[in-house]
Amino acid sequence: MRIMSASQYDGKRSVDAGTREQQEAVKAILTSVRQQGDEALRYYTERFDRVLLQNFRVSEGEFAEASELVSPQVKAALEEAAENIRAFHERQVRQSWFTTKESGTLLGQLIRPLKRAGLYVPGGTAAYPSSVLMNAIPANIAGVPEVVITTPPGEDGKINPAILVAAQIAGVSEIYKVGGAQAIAALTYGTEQIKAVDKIVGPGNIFVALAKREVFGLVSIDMVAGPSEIAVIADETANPRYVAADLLSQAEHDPMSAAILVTTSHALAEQVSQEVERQLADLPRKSIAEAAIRDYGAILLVDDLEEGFAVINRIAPEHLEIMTAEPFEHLGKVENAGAIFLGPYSSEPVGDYFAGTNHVIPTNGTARFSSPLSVDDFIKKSSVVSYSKRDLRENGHKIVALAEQEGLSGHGRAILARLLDFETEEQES
Ligand code: HSO
Ligand code: ZN
Repeated sequence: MRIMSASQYDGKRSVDAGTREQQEAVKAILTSVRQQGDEALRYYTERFDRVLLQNFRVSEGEFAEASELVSPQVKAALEEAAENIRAFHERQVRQSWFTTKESGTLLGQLIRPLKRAGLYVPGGTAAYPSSVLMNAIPANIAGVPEVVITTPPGEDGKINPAILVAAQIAGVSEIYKVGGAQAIAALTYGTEQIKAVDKIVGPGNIFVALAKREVFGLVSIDMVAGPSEIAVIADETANPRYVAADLLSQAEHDPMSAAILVTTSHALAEQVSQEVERQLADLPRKSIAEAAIRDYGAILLVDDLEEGFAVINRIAPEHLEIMTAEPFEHLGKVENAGAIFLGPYSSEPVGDYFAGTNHVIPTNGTARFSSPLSVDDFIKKSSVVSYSKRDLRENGHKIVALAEQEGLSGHGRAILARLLDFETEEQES
């Protein structure tokens, strides 16, 4: 792994905007699903997934069959992970609130869940049951009554059994065998078999990402997540084997995954660099991880941890591990990071699978302004106003003045209609 001074690192990464052809293809798919519904879904599913389906919805029988195919250990681990994710996300639930003033006015904020959320689950080797839990559980806890999944079928018309098991554990029973941009179209516009949703969440390939960007505004979307990333900040006390293994854990996601070590210790830098090579040798996803480390990996040397955290804050990593003698002492220095892991036992995969925190986290520097997926993503707020007569009598003329300034006399008149009545009442009494 290349070792350099932090000042030499520019760390620019581009977001894949797709080629012209890909963008055009996505637009064509969206239009035909909007116009032809299930007929278009059938056409694209046959073309891209090589299977002709009459019914897209996964049947009860298929759920039962899937359950037989997943090992009891994996099922139990998924159940326990789900419990942890529930417990963590329950703490995020917001309450509606109301405040009253002496004048009799009441103001408040009403929290309501979205009615229907659609979760996209990628197919093939990127079909992660853990992601089903991470997306569906916050929606459940927010109180979303209808959570549905779309996912591409295999050529045999079936879905990865572990996905179905995870869905069951997360309480999702409405699953459709549709993938790609056509799935995003179905969730946005609705078809005969698939009802439109209010929000689409979940990762996907470039076609899914482009489609989500295209329909944004008609429906809400979560974020357009890029490849996973990890940054580790460490001093001489860190274990190089742990650091190297954690860097590789995210590098194996994607050839464009970034894995960065920021350290004050030259000795650690050398050791981690060697460890990465050693551990890469027999990693099953070696070719992916190797490309990621080569193109987006770096070990950055800094003079002290102050400088180290300044570098981290500039990178704004999706995942940050703090492996120093006293990790908690530095938590206050972190301004930009999606998820923060403290100490030698908080290896990043602990968060990917089990601790309970969400693994859908802003990538590519977007932790500067956004947050991990949470219950907040599945609620909306309504403002509530109950204005008192006393307040309107006292403040009405200020509102009229503001309306007149904007040239909106109709607004002013709505207020004046009341103020005039107040005057008449006063004269009568
Ligand atoms: N590290 C990925 C999530 C994931 N890892 C799923 C394993 N499975 C993005 O945070
Ligand atoms: Zn991961």
